[in-house]
Amino acid sequence: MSSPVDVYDVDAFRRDGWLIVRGALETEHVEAVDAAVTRLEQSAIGGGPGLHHFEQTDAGAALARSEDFVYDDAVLGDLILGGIVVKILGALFGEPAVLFKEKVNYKQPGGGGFAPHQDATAYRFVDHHISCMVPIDPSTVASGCLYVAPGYEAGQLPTDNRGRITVEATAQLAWRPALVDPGDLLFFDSYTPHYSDTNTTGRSRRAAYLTYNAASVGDHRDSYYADKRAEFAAKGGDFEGDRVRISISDDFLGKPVPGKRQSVGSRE
Ligand SMILES: O=C(O)CCC(=O)C(=O)O
Repeated sequence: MSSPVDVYDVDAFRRDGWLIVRGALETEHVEAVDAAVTRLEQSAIGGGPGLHHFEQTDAGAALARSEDFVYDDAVLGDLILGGIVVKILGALFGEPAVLFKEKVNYKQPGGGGFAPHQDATAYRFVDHHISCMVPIDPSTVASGCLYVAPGYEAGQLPTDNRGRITVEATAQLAWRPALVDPGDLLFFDSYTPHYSDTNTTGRSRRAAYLTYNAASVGDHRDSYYADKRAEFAAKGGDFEGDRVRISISDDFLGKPVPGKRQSVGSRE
């Protein structure tokens, strides 16, 4: 008998620019990953290693994102560097995949959404990536799920001066919510348009985003994080003081924490 992970539809990914594989992770694995993300969050709040970003919510400062943690936790390391995620990515790329970057968006209650964008805008060093979203909590309309749209094959869409897809181009796209639960995996191309809304529920909507490139174009993870750290060191933790900076791109819609830089922790 075939399992869900044996029947993922590479053609659907090529057609749409995204693919949801339902029930790809066993229940015990889902629980182990959930516990590992809870450990990561506690470590981040305690100033542990990695690159961590905060936002202001009605409840005060809240952790918005952690990055650069793959070598700090065996459960997350196994999920990211081996197993079903890397296997499916090999099929989607048509060759082995190499990790480019890894992050967790915590989207705490009241946590900000993301304006319409394509990740390719922010991912330097390589032209093409595929990301795997690993939902840690149910991703619903109320909790701030991703909305995706076809059109990745057109490449870079018009952007405004913040790197967001223009209002005109956004209005032309056929958006649909990507509703996923723990155990599912959502793969999407770095040119797939996407956005998300604020989490209006009373619990976090955590999701890991694991981003890879084809092995034939090299391993750029160290360069990516050195570049991101250098840019944050040079420009600080916000955009012009009023927009919180958690990414190279200015697509995050959360609010800055008064008087606090958004990055803590280091691996220098
Ligand atoms: O986690 C979300 O709601 C959206 C994430 C996203 O678009 C991003 O991190 O670029």
